[in-house]
Amino acid sequence: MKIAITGLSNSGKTTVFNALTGKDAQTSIYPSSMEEPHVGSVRVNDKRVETLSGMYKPKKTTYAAIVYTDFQGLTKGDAAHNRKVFEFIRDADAIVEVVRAFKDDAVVHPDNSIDPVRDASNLESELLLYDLELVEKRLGRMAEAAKRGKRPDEMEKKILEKCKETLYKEIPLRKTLFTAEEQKAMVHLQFISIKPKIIVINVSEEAIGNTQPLIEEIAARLHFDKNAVISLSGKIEMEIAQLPPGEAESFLKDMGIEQSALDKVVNKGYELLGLLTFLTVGEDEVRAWTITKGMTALEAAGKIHSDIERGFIRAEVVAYGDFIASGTMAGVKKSGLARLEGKNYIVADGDIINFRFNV
Ligand SMILES: Nc1nc2c(ncn2[C@@H]2O[C@H](COP(=O)(O)OP(=O)(O)OP(=O)(O)O)[C@@H](O)[C@H]2O)c(=O)[nH]1
Ligand SMILES: [Mg+2]
Repeated sequence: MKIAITGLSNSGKTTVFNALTGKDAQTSIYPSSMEEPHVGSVRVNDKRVETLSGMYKPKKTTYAAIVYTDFQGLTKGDAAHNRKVFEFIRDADAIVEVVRAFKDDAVVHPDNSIDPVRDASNLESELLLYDLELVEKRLGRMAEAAKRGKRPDEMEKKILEKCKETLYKEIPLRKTLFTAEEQKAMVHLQFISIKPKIIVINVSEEAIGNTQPLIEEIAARLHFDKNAVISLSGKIEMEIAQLPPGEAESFLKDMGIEQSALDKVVNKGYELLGLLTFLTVGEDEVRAWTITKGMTALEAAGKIHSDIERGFIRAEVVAYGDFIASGTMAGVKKSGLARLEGKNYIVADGDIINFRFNV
């Protein structure tokens, strides 16, 4: 999963990036002008993988991973600059949008005052404008081609018209219902406002315990899913990310932080993207795989290798809970809790799967 971090300049994007990745990218009070985004890959903590690895003692243990990117800030009203920023994040699966609520006179705000509701609203507008520009450019090109006698792709035209209408109403595409067929036909369009978005309010450390009113306000004013708004202190979380794991936990507790930024963002990301994890086990490797809810055993097989998908025979499936209750694979099989599933089986979170295949 790829998550792009965006936000206005000086909102704390790089600070949050460091908090999420444990990296040490330079943060500063001056707007950055990096030409290449920061990129950091982080494993997704998963107790199940840890437990299975302890039991199998495999040569290799592989966790699911999330790749975070951090780039220049967006600028209100500067479509050309924002286009450049958006080009970099077109392939992201989700967006984490950092909104500044922390006060610090040394850190200049591009609009000269701290107003997270205003900023969140401006950022959403920039996303909408970018998509609208994209739609109009495409429709314009289609009309040109039609004049030269080229028949337009009716499906795409219909989708573009639908998007245009939505965007004109200032509704982001992520809130629009598209049929499965439409979704498939629009993947290549690479809209930005269609991506699941998590708003991260970067608050002052004194405010950590009391952010619910601000979360509610932003969600209400922007008609945004309250569940996709989280708050944290970038500065503190960045410090925590540099600590050894044991110390980090007690520090979090002392600060009254229930869940680290890392876990919050990952959990929200999985939830919003509708992701789940299935597992493969063996003496060579214990591994977590990330797929989308609703995927079949055949599609899950394809995630591992196209050969396994092509030569798919059956999936041997054991629920993680059943496996742990039995203690061994032989035990699960004896108690009849191992299932043989066909290619249309819908994979469940925590399924331990052994694919039988033949190529
Ligand atoms: N007090 C306080 N300062 C913060 C916090 N988060 C970031 N800062 C400071 O704000 C300044 C900007 O932070 P960055 O993380 O560099 O911001 P950015 O959004 O990456 O900025 P650009 O890349 O220039 O757009 C730095 O001096 C940070 O130390 C916070 O939670 N509290
Ligand atoms: Mg930065």
